[in-house]
Amino acid sequence: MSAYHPLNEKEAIEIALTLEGVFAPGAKLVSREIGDGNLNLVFHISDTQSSQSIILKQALPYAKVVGESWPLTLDRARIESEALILEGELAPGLVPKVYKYDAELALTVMEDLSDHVIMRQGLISNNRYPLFAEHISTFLAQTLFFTSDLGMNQQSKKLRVRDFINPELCKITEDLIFDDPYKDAETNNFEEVIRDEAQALWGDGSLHFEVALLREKFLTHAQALLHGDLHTGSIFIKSDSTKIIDPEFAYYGPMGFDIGAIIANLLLNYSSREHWNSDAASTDEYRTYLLETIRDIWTKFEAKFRVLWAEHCEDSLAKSAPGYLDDYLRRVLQDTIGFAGCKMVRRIVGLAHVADIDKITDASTREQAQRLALSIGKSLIRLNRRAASIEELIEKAQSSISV
Ligand code: SR1
Ligand code: MG
Repeated sequence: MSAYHPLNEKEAIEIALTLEGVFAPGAKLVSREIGDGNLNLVFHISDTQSSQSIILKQALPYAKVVGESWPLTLDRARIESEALILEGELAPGLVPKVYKYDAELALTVMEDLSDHVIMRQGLISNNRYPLFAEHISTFLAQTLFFTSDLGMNQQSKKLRVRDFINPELCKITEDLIFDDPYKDAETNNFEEVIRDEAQALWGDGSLHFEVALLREKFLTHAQALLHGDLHTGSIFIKSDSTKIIDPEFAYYGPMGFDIGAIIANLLLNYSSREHWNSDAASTDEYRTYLLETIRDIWTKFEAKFRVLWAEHCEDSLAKSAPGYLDDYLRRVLQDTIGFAGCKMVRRIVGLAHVADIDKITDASTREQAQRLALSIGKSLIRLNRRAASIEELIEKAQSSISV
């Protein structure tokens, strides 16, 4: 295959047939482009005669969600495949297997997860995932601890920071999450009916102060290798299995950014539940399930992180300093809460939204859900530096409903 160009379905099949040990020689393959994300092409390739199937993911040289006017580095495919391989070593079974990476075509060949569903869709369909908190807390504790200065050789960590320098993808986050929602930016995308909320955001100096501090942390705090875009659309799930995909935004940043991302997306689903106001009991029940999941994610993450620290901490001064670990985890919790708030606000006012809320068909319930998400998001941003417990986040989510 020649130098980089976006593949079509026929070419995707040709490439699949060249992969060693995947399909039988002469296999009859079918290919479907199934990418519904913002950035890439995704081909599902399957053998019509066996159950064998794979995914070919190709980066486009621009952001698909906007078009060719927004160029984007192909190096993100390298970042994604290297991050997936590393995450697979640190958190076995929690990411798809990578079969091949082709730098020239910016192409990653990986395990097909079609027997799972995208978690965002699963939540929208009212499904519950009792093992999710267990799985995601393991993923977070393992990947964040063992890529940080606590869990790996500090010289090697600096080299790894270099390998995951990801300026273009970070710039997307810096603009879309930490800047545009707080001014009248062209990229913003909100419904006219909530213009009052957007304008309030643009003029809220004390909120800007908190967001600027969180933005500074995102820009400067190379604490651990992050997934970088850990929303419920980046998770494939079924009752007994969780697979985290799409780490193309991976870079060295503050741990709380990943933990906050997943919590924010559960809270966006929580906010969307205005949709089922007609059945208040089941709305309340599902919201309770979401809040329990959030509590479990933090509690299990903290417990696992403490065990990793006790068994593997490489920083001897930190290890012997009284109170250091408690202080470290308090700061991670505060960051988690602040970043969760920012991630909620951006999904209502900024460029890229979430189906949980956008797909609500009734305009007034959709508006209510948007206002609720903004209210929770802003209250988390204001809370972040004062928080001492995950219960405070949960209390903000609960009290925003009764306002
Ligand atoms: C231009 S990309 C928009 C968003 O999609 C990705 O999933 C990230 O969340 C990014 O901010
Ligand atoms: Mg993605």
